[in-house]
Amino acid sequence: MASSTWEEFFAVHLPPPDFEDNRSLLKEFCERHDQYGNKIVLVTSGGTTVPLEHNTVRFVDNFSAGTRGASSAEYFLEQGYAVIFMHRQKSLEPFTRHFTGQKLLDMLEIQDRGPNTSISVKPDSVDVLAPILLRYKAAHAAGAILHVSFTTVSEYFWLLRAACECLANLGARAMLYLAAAVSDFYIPKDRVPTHKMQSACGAPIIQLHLVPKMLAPLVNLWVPEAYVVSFKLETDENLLIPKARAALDKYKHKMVVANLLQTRHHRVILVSPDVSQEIVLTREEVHAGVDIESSIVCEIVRVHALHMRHAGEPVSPP
Ligand code: PAZ
Repeated sequence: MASSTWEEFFAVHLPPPDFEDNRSLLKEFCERHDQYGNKIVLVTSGGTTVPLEHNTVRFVDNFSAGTRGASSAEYFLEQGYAVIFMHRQKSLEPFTRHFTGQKLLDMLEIQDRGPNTSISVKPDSVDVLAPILLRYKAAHAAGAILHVSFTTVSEYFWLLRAACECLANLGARAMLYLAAAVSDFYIPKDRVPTHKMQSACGAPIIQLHLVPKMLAPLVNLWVPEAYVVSFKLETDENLLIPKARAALDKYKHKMVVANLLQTRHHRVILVSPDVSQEIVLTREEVHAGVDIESSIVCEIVRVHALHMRHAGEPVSPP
């Protein structure tokens, strides 16, 4: 399978049309929080697509609902971080993730009185809605969260690099929490047909190429002082820890959060160069709707504080 370097990837794949707007938003957000000495975490979330046609009808997708990223973003806000939430369009987002499907409509009641119709929250839903709404309003009023979105793997990389360029000034106060499920394979731009593939032409033969490993320039060049956490998803338990350790050895970043597809919402292993720490929710916790991200974020915030102290940064309380 062919592969290219990260430099070649950016040379061949042009930035998305909304790139400059997003870059300005990222720059403004990072400069504003940097001024106050705030910590910023970049949370990536959701899966990337690989289009099979330029006018895209079909694409290869990467599994991920965005639960991990959306939920973690809320806990980072709670811990006093400013959050860049970089997510796949239409995947789950912080706060609204609690009201997917018909949940929100089911919490409302309507008094149908013609022109004087009114809508209110059902009394027994106020306790559910109010705390989430309060946290949502507080985060937005404080300008503590910025949403930027991607769809394709190439859009993801353009945004990721732009965010890193803006975060570099924060040094050790920046954290990258790379929970998105990013495709390992793609089709180079010049091999993608312009129009919808036609079945009349026979079964297509599609050769996927290896995506360059962006963690290497990210750790070494783009944000060398930041606290970088990557995620490793496997389906075979035997591969999970060896592959997480291999990633740490290769890229020399700070932590890999290892998880299995089947158990990812109640078991993860935080793998760092010296230790591995398992976090497992009990059956009761799962039943009560406890988010495992609460514990993941809590532990990562603790080790990020040590990293900042080591780098000589003052550590502000949450
Ligand atoms: O988004 P989600 O909650 O459904 O899943 C989260 C996850 C499994 C995508 C994430 O925890 C993860 O492992 N991301 C990295 C995937 C990878 O190895 O590319």
